[in-house]
Amino acid sequence: MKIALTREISPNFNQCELTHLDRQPIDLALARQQHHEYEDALSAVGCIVCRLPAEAGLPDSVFVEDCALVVDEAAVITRPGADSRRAEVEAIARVLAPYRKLYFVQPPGVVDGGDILRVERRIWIGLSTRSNQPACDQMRDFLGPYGYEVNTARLAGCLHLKSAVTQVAPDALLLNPAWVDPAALPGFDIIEVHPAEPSAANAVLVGETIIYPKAYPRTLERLQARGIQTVLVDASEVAKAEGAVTCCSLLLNI
Ligand code: CIR
Repeated sequence: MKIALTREISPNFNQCELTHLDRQPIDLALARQQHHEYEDALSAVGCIVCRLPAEAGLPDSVFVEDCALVVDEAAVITRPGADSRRAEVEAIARVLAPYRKLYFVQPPGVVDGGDILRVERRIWIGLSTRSNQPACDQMRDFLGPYGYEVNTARLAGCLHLKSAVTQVAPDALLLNPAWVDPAALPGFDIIEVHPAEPSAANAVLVGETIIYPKAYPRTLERLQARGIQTVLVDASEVAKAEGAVTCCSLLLNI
């Protein structure tokens, strides 16, 4: 069984961090409706959704992915790269504690979960404005003993590694080659996003199905041509906060 941990949208979501986008008003009611539909999609693919309450003082706290890396043997609680987001991890650590042995990234390490791509026992950490080498080294110390290999990947032009690449099938990655070099991720079939849809590389894989934004029809055609099953969601409001579909949940096997 799989739990999908989510968190209600903060009433102050409009004060979210922005790096690459200009601020546009987020419609909070629509954002909440879309988030509930996203949770329905997680349930439809077999997850038990566990929703944490909203945090008014933490505008970006819906993006729970950034707070932890969960593997079957342990969980690493991150130290998010943006100061405004550091306190988000407290509630996530409390929820994960009964399920996993916890490790905590320490200063000077910083890392957002959005920069961590894991495929089985291989982990890549994007060196970004939010994530640094000391955090990668700590991650290797924490997870190496469980048999995980921790690598780094360079990215350019986007916020997080998983803005540029995510897993969409056991042996396939969906990737924007303008933002990450596919040579950094050897041994996979690479499906490139359509060039007109640079932000289309973020998908949540659960079992054999991906949860995927409706906004990228041309990349969707490429995924469907590969026989990848999709459940589509509208993620327009989280996209205004530089979020996408992976960021809004943390998945753990129980
Ligand atoms: C931030 O800048 O931190 C948020 N506004 C967006 C974080 C999105 N998280 C993710 O892609 N994992």
